[in-house]
Amino acid sequence: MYTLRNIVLKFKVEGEITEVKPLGEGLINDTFKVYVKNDDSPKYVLQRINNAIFQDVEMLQDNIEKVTNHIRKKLTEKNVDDIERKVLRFLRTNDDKKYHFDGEKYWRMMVFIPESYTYQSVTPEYSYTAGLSFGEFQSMLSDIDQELGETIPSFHNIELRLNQLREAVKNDAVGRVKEVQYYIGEIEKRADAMCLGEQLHREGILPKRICHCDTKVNNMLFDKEGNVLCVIDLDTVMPSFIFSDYGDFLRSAANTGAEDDKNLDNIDFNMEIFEAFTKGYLEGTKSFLLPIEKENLPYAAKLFPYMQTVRFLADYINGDTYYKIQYPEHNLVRTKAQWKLFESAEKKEGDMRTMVMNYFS
Ligand code: GN1
Ligand code: MG
Repeated sequence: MYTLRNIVLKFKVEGEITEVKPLGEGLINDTFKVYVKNDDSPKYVLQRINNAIFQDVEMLQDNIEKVTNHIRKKLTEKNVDDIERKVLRFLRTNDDKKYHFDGEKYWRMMVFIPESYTYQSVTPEYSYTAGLSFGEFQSMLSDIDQELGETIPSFHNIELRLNQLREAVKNDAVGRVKEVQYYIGEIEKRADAMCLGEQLHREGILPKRICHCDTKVNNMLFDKEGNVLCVIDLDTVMPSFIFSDYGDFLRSAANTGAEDDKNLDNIDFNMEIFEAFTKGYLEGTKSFLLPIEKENLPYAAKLFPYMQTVRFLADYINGDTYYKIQYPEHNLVRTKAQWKLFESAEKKEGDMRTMVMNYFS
């Protein structure tokens, strides 16, 4: 039997470990904060990697190391101060490995960034700084010369996600299809239009770039002034359309309700957040963003609630094999909430287009 403390001691830590406590609300990995003697703030973060989902842990940690090294180099070149708060630093194990395998589970450790805050929702002001930071994050990674692997192959490929849903429906493993027919029908009605990104890519006009691919609000650390310090949860950093980072932030930030809100009246797509984030994002990406990418930002704002509905629904139909759930119909509640958000974004698409065009230089 391992104890969390023993796992921590496999890494090159400094100080006497006093406590290891759960941290955060991720749906995939298990995360803990690690305290050392004479320090009120945690010193490290320990994570158990969900290797059912991230099957190639070597590639995973390799990607993360390449990305954090590249960003650290860029920040150093730009003479940015306080770099240790602006990019994650991972610890090596005592035998100099990037992760520890205990015979069953995979673990990694990083340094905790003090006086940093995470939020489940943000104001327009914070959204503007988030847009700028994500734009800059993509911008910094736009010239990385090392290849990154796809830690989850075709992660944000909506064609694949739709096929996974269709497969789930065909198998109907736990008999849940009959109660979700409405959602399946609504999803299918829009399926062709929602695959636009993949089509543009096949036509050779939409590139893939290195993206974070999980930019929901609670995956970023803010300082007390509301500036983004850095993005965390780097597992899914990989080549994708820029839509991934733009769309997934809005999916969580512009939602006036919770991702799993049972009261659908709480859910709406907030245009003030949209406007502020878009403004920041376009500023942060002006050095590289192509017209085809800009023009389709409103599509991205719809795509992510759509894709997340597809993913939650497929998991519900499969009998909850992917996302952590707190109660049996949790994935159904999430499906309904994401769909409401999608419908709201769909109604506002025209307004979004007008706004994006106004920010064209
Ligand atoms: C997962 O790890 P976490 O909770 O930040 C998921 C995202 C989903 C999100 C929905 C690897 O993110 O893609 O958008 O849940 N990550 C993975 O909340 O599937
Ligand atoms: Mg997370």
